[in-house]
Amino acid sequence: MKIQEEQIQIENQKDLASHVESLDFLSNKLTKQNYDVNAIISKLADFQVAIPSWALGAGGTRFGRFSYFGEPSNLEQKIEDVGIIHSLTKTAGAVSLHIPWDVPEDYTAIKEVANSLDIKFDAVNSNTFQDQKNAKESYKYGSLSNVSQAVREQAIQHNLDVINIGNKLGSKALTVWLADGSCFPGQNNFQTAFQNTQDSLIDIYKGLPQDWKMLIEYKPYEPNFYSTVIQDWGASLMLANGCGDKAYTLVDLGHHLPNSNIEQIVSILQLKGKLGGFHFNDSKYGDDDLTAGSIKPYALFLIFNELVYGMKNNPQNPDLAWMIDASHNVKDPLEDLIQSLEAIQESYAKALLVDQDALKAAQLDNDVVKCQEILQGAFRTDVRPLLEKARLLSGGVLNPIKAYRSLDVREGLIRERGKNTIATGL
Ligand SMILES: [Mn+2]
Repeated sequence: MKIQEEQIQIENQKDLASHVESLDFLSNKLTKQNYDVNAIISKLADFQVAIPSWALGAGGTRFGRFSYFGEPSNLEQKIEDVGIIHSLTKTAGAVSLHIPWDVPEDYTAIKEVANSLDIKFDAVNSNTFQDQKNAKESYKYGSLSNVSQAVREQAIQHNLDVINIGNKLGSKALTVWLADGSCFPGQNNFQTAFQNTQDSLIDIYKGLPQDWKMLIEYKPYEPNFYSTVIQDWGASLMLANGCGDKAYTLVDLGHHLPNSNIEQIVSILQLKGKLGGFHFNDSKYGDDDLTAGSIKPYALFLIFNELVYGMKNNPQNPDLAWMIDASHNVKDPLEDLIQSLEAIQESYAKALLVDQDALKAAQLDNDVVKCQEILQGAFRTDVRPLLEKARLLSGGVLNPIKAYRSLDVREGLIRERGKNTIATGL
């Protein structure tokens, strides 16, 4: 299923008048405050977020999974789904593959599908958190950190295989997330587990092509409940530094203990030139994998405020790999991803409205009230007309969720694929 340009034009006609009216109002207001509205719109249009290949089917928990009709049953269909999201939003121009769930059978064919939909291949993700069929060694007690050299070697080889697959598709980064850790005190020697992980990562790093990055993701707990080898940004940063210049820390919003100051983490990593990737989601309790911005939109805005500051002031930090890493237990996955994209763009736009010079002046004056006024003034602005304009200029729709429903996308997918398909993934 592919959304045609004419369909997009018809959808946009419905909302054009009200869009023009609200954009005029906001543009006038912002222009009077000396903002360059067109520059903000063009930054929004350029901002692309990767969709992970495992997010296109119904999510689930260990208690169960409620299937969603018309799910993609192979990689080609998953990329087609990303294409649907991208054609509506024009902000999802990349897919992030999970190996081995999504190993291409025909590389040329997959690249052609992606190309025709204007989709690039972002970071590739390895999986050493579950045992694969016919695997010689088991990851039950860890992978890169395992006390067994044979297990570590298998996990290292898997990551090298993932790099090789990504290389054939044009990816430029490997994301490593380890489930390694322990469930009970005394089960692991912390130092041995950490050192084994460092040594294994160095072996993988040696296989990284010159123009690639290695992104090291951290997470405080789960699936292990007593200790996790890469539990926080400090551990990730130490490992990245131990590997070399092409290794970076990856921040996943859900991988923090409640109330962690993520914006501060993001800020310091950029200062050190070591923030490489970013996974969006939201949560109330832990790694809930909820829609970005659905629970704590102000926190997302504060994080974006630091990201915008870093993108402007930290040339030592590379361009970031942006990805949504969320689940959708009770929603149509495509609608959920569209809502996340909207929340991400909204936070980005609000952060672009923060007057950095005025904020700096207020900070130098220790004018705490003014500092808060500047941040909250930006946050309270309804920036949605700017997002609409960015989509309109890029050939997307003014209102993606409304268009998705009006075009009966899910019904079309069910007609094509039936009701019983199941997407590979968690
Ligand atoms: Mn993640």
